[in-house]
Amino acid sequence: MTEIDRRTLLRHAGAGLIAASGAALAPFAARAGEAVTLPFGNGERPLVAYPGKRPLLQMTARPPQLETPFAVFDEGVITPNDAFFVRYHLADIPTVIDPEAFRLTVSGHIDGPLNLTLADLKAMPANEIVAVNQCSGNSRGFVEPRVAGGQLANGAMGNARWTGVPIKAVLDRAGVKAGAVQVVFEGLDGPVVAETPDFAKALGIDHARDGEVMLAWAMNGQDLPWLNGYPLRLVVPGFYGTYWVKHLNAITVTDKPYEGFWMKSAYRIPDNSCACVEPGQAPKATVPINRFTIRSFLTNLADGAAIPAGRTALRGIAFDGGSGIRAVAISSDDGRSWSEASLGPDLGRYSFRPWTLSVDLPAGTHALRVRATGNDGATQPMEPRWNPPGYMRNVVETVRVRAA
Ligand SMILES: Nc1nc2c(c(=O)[nH]1)N[C@H]1C(S)=C(S)[C@@H](COP(=O)(O)O)O[C@H]1N2
Ligand SMILES: [Mo]
Repeated sequence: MTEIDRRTLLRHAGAGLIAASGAALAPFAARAGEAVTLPFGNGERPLVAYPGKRPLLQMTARPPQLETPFAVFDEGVITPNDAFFVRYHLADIPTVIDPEAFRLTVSGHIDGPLNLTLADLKAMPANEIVAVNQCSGNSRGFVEPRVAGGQLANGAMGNARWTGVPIKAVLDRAGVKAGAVQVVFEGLDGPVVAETPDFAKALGIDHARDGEVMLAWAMNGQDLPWLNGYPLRLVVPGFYGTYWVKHLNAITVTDKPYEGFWMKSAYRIPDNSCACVEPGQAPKATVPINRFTIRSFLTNLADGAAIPAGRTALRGIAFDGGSGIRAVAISSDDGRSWSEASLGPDLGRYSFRPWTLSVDLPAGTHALRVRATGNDGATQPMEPRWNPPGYMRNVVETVRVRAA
């Protein structure tokens, strides 16, 4: 029997500041019990160490919603399991899971229902993919005019190596019948009150069967951390985290579009090419959120940093929805001129791509802007786009530093 310390979770739900026993102190000096102030209104966040996690920025306690301190993204291109962000919608998260008794059920528009153990899944040919998981509302706290929803800075994203089996293999084993249109995914968590709709997400049948969408049991070579979906989660490379269903235990193939709350009403974006509207306006039509927009970040200098004047090494990361990063460029003159950075090792088109560039920064203040271009030609806007839920932010980021 595997168990997360329920008392620890409940303690966090209350006072919120007590560290899990034995939690390691992180190298960047984020310590449980301390607090961080994010650079927007109501940005005070306690640093809390949940089981299996180093101290992370706690946005809510019930359910746990934890953001990765941004400095972690400068430690390496893979986000460590104990620093990976946590997002839940419903407060009744599982606290005891018996991996022997765990079953994944596959039902619906198939030849016959399947019940698979973890051992059954692990006996199938495994696949590995490095992919970014990013919450639709990552960076929402920076949106102006401000919007309702979790006020996140840039830490609701992470990049990991996922191991599992393609959904295609599981569906082939189940025998999908002609006329199937979608696949619905549900996990072990549930609402506390019956009126709250259970969390379920759907993908088109062809997308689910693309050979990449997978059921993962391992993250960076280890069992999934509890709060990231132990023992099994969906990985949908290039798609926003909302589809990455955790503690996944039920797959249903449907012959008509699934109309549950989390597809039909929530997680929708304006149905136009920018997924945006004039600030304050409501979109005329919406579609379910889907692929990431392209983003890039400077990771080794924080906004407001004081640095020595002269040659300065810059580094950071970039990613997109799966075309892969073609180029990253830096401007220190408000976008009039751009210098191309060198791209680092390519771990695959869904991964963070590291970049580096040395620039000369004479004494004075500098606004450093970073902009990525994808293999599909997409790039980042200089001005932020706006939509009512504050999704898909991908404005060119600006970091202001003072050289002396
Ligand atoms: N079972 C379950 N899976 C879920 C959710 C949830 O509330 N319940 N939230 C989704 C959302 S919106 C995001 S952003 C990702 C976050 O994944 P993480 O918590 O592993 O970082 O999980 C997704 N999977
Ligand atoms: Mo999310």
